[in-house]
Amino acid sequence: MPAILIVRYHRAVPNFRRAIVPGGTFFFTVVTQGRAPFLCDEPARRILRTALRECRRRWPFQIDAIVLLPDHIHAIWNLPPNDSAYSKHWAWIKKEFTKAWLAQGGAQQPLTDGQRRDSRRGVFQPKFWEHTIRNDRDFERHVDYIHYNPVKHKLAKRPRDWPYSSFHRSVRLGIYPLDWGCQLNDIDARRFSFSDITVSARE
Ligand code: NI
Repeated sequence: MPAILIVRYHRAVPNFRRAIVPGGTFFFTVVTQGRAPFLCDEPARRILRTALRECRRRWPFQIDAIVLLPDHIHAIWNLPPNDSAYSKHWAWIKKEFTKAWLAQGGAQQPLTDGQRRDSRRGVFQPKFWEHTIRNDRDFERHVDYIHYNPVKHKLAKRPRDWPYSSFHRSVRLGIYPLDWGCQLNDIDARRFSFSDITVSARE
């Protein structure tokens, strides 16, 4: 059993408590083909839920935070020490999602010539964006970024108003107050601009 260290941050809000475990923690962005805005609809949410569950049954990992937007997903995964194959896992999730989505009559988006040659399907973009979490502060910033994302994209006025994220789970766990990110002062505005968040593309 790996030793688990619980870290409690000495900061008013949010109150992060994180189990530091061996293995990598990664932030991902996965985008739909042509930025088609279908991910928050049923049955897309059901299909994605099933694909994620089945993926984690095969290759167990932890989802530390996740947000579903109409045309993309941000997520933080914590993989066990013997597993760094997140590219394969995302490819598997996209493949399973695409199969189920097309089977129930879900739409495809136009493909580029290159994509057609590779027998791609027009549901998700083949590449995704990844950032390796470096430390606790970096983790905290990316979790905040995920939970504030619906406001950033102007889909919700407050993080609490967006149902498709792990924000409400985090509130239940006491990590955030329910009104987190609702009323920003000048100092907050800088913090919530997230100019420090950078990611790189992976295929
Ligand atoms: Ni986003």
